[in-house]
Amino acid sequence: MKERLLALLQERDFVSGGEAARILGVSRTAVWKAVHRLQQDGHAIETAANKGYRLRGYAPFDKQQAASELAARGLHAALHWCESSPSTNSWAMNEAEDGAPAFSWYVADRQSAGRGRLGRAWVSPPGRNLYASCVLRPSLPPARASQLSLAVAVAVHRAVSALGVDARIKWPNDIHVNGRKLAGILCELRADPDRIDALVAGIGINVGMRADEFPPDLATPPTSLQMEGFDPDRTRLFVELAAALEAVVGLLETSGFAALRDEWNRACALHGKQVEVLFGEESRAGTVAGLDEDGYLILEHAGGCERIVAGDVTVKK
Ligand code: BT5
Repeated sequence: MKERLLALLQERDFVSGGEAARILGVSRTAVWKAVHRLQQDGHAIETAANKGYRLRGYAPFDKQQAASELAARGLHAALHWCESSPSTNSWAMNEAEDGAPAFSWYVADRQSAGRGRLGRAWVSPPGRNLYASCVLRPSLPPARASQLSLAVAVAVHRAVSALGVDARIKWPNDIHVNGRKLAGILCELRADPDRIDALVAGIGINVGMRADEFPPDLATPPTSLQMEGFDPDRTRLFVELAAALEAVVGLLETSGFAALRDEWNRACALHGKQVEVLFGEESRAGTVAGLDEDGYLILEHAGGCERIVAGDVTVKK
């Protein structure tokens, strides 16, 4: 009943209690209770006098259309979808351990314990955003895993650019629009000493979120495609992302990071900026001079030029 009501709300703008009761063949009280349960699950359902219920900020995701577009584009990608997962990265890693092939995608409508980097949380309410994790099995040594995560950022940049969004990569792999975070990436590695067994690329893109739906305590207010004036269409975004990821991973394997470096540098939000980089217990201030051919951040400071593989960046000016 809860699922059927959700499906109805996803199809329609407003549905009155009476209309929903008639369509679903239940009482109005049963509809009201189901609305309450959906709200408890995190669905933003609003009520308007004389109009009824509406699912707020719903961003469409048509699984069948996505799967058929992947096939039509000749991609290897296979889509696995569920309503709710603790974290699509954990789901994908479990499947990778059980032998899931490269470009298996695990996508959830919501995450109950979405993860950011370094134990941080990723806000993942239902129906609004893309939470997607992809199993990659590149023929690369583990030492080049950080290049892979930079390549994932290039893929996300390509996907949102295909929708017309003017985005920037913030090193190492955040995607920003107008200085606000649109997407984050969490890469997790399973490797033998000499080869990558699987890398799970977890991508969270804010699609239909509105400003007042983000928790107020986030460091800088994030943004979403909808907030930037774009269609909150998760289907198209996902297909563009799957296509871009296969293309960049292929390039990295055949031609090395050098093949992606110019694109990364063009898309980088930090070029020429004065920043402070935190890595482990250390921090360094300097000016960003782009990425070198191995994917290290080049930081210029009084002591000379330094190459940094990963860290957290704060822009000073
Ligand atoms: C990231 O971490 O940016 C990586 C986020 C990866 C999320 C995806 S969703 C699919 C897959 N499954 C998972 O469980 N994770 C991946 P980090 O750089 O640590 O940024 C986390 C910080 O961003 C938080 O501490 C908040 O300040 C902020 N934040 C949390 N949720 C956000 C959201 N939805 N949009 C923008 N910023 C958010």
